[in-house]
Amino acid sequence: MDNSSEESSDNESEGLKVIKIILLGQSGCGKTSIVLRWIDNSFTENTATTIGASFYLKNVLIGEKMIPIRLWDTSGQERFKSLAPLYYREAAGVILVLDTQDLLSLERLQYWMEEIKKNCNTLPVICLALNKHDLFSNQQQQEIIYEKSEKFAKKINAKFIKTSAKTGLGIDELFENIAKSIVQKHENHIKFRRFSECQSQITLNRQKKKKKKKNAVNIMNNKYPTRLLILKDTFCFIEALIIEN
Ligand SMILES: Nc1nc2c(ncn2[C@@H]2O[C@H](COP(=O)(O)OP(=O)(O)O)[C@@H](O)[C@H]2O)c(=O)[nH]1
Ligand SMILES: [Mg+2]
Repeated sequence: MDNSSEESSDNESEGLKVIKIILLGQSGCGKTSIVLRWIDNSFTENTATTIGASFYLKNVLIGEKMIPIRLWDTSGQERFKSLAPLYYREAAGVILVLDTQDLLSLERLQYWMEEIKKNCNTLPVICLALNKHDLFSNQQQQEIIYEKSEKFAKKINAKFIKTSAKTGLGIDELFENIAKSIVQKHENHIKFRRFSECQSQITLNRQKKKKKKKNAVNIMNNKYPTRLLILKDTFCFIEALIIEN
C-alpha cells in the first residue's frame, strides 16, 4: 500500500506515465474491499472506515509497457455525498461500484455520473462493477439486477463486470479491462492528433500552392518566355532584372 501524496497523470504527453483511477459508489458497496483484493489479495469481513482519501499504487504490464496505476479510494467521505474536486481531477478511469444487496445504490449511480461530468475535465473510461456477487441467493432477483445494471452500463457507455471482493471473482478482469481501455483511448487520442496535424499541413500546402498559381503571370517574350511570380515586390524586381539581361 502506498499513501504518498497526489501524483498527476501525464495524459497529454506521448507516454502515459501514471494512470489515475478513482472509485465511486455508495458507502458500504465494497470499494475498499475491491481495492484491497487487487492490491494485496486480501479480504476483511468488516472493514473499518477511516477518514481521508487513500492512495494505492500498482504497476501493471500492458502490452510491453509497465504502467503504474494509482487508485484513489474515498474512505468514507461519500457518506456525506460531496467529494473534493481534487478527487476527480485528471482521473483517466472511474470504477463505479454497485452493491447487489442494495437496490437503491443503482438509482444513486446517476448521481455519481452527474458528479463525474461536473468535475472531470474530460470524460474518463468508466467500468461498472456489480459487487458482492457471492451474496446472490435469489435467482429471480439476480436476473432483475443484471438487466438493470447492464442497461445502465450501456447508457453511460461503461463496461459491466460482475465482481466479488470476497471470492476474487472478476477483480483482475475489472482492473485489466479499465487499464487497457485507458491505454487504448490514449493511443487513439495521439493517433487522431497526429492525423489532424498532418491534415492541417496538407491544407496549408494546398493553400500555398493555390496562392502561388493565382499570383503567377506569364510574360511572353520571343527570346525568353518567362513566368513572373508576383509573391513580393522584391521578387518582381529580381525577375525583371533577369529578363532584361
Ligand atoms: N460478501 C461480501 N462482502 C463484501 C464484498 N465486498 C465488500 N464486502 C463487505 O462489505 C462491507 C463494506 O465494504 P467496504 O469495502 O468497506 O465498502 P466501501 O464503504 O464502499 O469502501 C465490509 O463489511 C466488507 O467486508 C463482497 O464482494 N462480498
Ligand atoms: Mg471504503
